[in-house]
Amino acid sequence: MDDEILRLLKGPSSAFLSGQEISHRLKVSRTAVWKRINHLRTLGYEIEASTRSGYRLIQSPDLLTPLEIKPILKTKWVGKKMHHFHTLDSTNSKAYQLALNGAEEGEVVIAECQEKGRGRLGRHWFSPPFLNLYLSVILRPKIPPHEAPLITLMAAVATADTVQKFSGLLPLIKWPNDILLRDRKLAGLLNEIHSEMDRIHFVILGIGVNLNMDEKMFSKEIRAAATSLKIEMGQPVSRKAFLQSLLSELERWYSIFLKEGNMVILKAWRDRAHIKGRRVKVTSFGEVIFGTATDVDSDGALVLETADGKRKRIVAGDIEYNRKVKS
Ligand code: BT5
Repeated sequence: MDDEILRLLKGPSSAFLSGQEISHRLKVSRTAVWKRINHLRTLGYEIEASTRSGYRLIQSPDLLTPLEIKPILKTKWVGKKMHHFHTLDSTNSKAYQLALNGAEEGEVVIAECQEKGRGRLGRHWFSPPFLNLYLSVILRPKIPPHEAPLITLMAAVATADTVQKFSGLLPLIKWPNDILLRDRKLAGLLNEIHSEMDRIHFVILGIGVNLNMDEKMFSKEIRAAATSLKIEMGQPVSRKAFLQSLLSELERWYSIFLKEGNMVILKAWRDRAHIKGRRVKVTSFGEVIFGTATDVDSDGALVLETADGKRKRIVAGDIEYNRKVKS
């Protein structure tokens, strides 16, 4: 009923709606309406009440709750079921638990704040409250486990396209999963897979995007290497609108992946990464390797040519770009 009351209060005119009108339209008692209005207030909705005129919505909270997001969603199935939390240790951990308990494809976990936001290889993702986006999407693709890295590439493409459509700025994907603006990290992806030998049970697509952080909010260690859309665009951005757009892009690219296959995703990824020919320093399992990137293959591995002309595949690790690009 909260959804329906909000839909009425957010209706075309911002005028008062009488309690009687609401109770008539929703076929419930006026006391029930009054109780729900009070409940909405506890969720952060500012609602004016007048004995003569009824109720009027003054302001909605800047929260990513299903009540706020569902009315603006343009997807068919991603995010139709949303689990929203003020604080979680990690949205990926929560989504993993939900998926183990049978949550369906497209269910989304969102937190306003993460206490133990996770990066890759046990690293930390800085996740302060109410500023950014921390979400995890549950997918159940019918593909063999060795194709799972393509889901990571697909999600990077969808995130990069959202940033571009939303801001007009041109992001760059950095292997394996960073989204950069001006060479600074705007977003990171952490995908986790639960599978057996020949079958994926589910993939948890974890995405963190810095939206409204100011430079001074980043810790000293990452300040020079991180950015937010607010910093890049010079103005605060709507978290709700960005989330709506991101879920649409994820649904679009995932269906392209399922219908058209690996090569389309690889091409889209390569077009947004411009990695071919770049001199890179790779750190992988404690080893440091220098070389020239030649490609990313369909397993999501980085393909390098080392100084002695050898070809090397890197399945996991981090890269730094050297300034010079091989002609
Ligand atoms: C990542 O790891 O980039 C994956 C980040 C995924 C975060 C999302 S949020 C929703 C979901 N739930 C989770 O628990 N995680 C996912 P990696 O490539 O390992 O990068 C981590 C490194 O990025 C850290 O060691 C820092 O140097 C840097 N870093 C940490 N927080 C950052 C931030 N907010 N913005 C930019 N850089 C950050």
